[in-house]
Amino acid sequence: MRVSRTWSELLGEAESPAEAEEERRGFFSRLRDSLGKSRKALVGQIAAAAFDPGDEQAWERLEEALIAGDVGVRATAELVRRLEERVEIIDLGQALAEEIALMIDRPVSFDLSAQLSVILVVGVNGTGKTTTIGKLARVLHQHGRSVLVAAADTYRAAAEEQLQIWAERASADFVGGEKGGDPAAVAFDAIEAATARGSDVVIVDTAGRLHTQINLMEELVKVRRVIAAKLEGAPQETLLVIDATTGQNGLQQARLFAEAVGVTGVVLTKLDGSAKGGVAVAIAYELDLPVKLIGLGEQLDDLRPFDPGDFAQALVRG
Ligand SMILES: Nc1nc2c(ncn2[C@@H]2O[C@H](COP(=O)(O)OP(=O)(O)OP(=O)(O)O)[C@@H](O)[C@H]2O)c(=O)[nH]1
Ligand SMILES: [Mg+2]
Repeated sequence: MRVSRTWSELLGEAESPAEAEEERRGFFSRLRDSLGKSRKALVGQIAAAAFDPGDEQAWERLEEALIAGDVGVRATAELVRRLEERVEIIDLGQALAEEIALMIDRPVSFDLSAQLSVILVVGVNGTGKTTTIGKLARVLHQHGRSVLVAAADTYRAAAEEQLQIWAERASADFVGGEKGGDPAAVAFDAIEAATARGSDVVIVDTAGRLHTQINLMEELVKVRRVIAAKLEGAPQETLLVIDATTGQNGLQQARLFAEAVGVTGVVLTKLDGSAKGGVAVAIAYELDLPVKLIGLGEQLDDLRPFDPGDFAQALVRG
């Protein structure tokens, strides 16, 4: 099984073997350390006893463990179905990790090939949007892209300041707006400024909102519409940031944001806490949405490409 996806791979670039090895080393153990609750739930279950496929209760215990780990009812049913189809299961943990990896693997790339690409970042309050933008801007800068970040979160004055600080750390340009102003206008201005400067990527930060707040979701639809009208093919990426510690609610967030603004990928943050990463399986399987990035902390280099094989191993085998 492959180990870890690298940034170069995600961005469709050639990578040096040394760079790849450097990125891989240490990542897996860190991810394992991060997947707190889910890991214990699944591993505890699997380690409890040798798995006997003829034992009805063993299957029930496995189902319960998967659901407790936020894998979701439908994805759990599908996993169990796939495992039941296997002729024999010598190592349940290994079999489960393989099936999870297959189930959540999606072709993942960041399409930033346009002359100017726009990444729209959306999500519920406090999930880590602004932090993720800072980290992502930094990675893109390191990979030779000139980045401009746009503070289309006009609700809080502090939001703009926060993004501006991240922009400085990431060597990105910054465009803000007036407090209480129209977020779509900020996105518009940012694309105009980026075009004038010859930037490669615009990343648009938006205010946090609940997926159930209809007016605020409408506002987001407008931001997206204005971006699309201003620049053909944009936004190339619409990333939904989900806090992994929210568990199953993440699935509902993903469903409603995807319906409203056409999410192209999920960023699963806070996997360094006692996060329940199993929701990634539910999102990928039920909504056919790729998880593209994971957040493993609050620092600038704590963002990583999501790798299904690694993730499944860490989730199941601990
Ligand atoms: N441990 C940990 N903390 C994170 C991670 N990502 C973000 N945070 C923290 O989560 C908190 C909220 O992050 P923000 O980036 O401000 O979240 P936001 O989605 O922009 O919030 P709003 O704009 O208010 O909706 C901050 O304290 C971040 O440092 C992560 O991967 N791990
Ligand atoms: Mg924010």
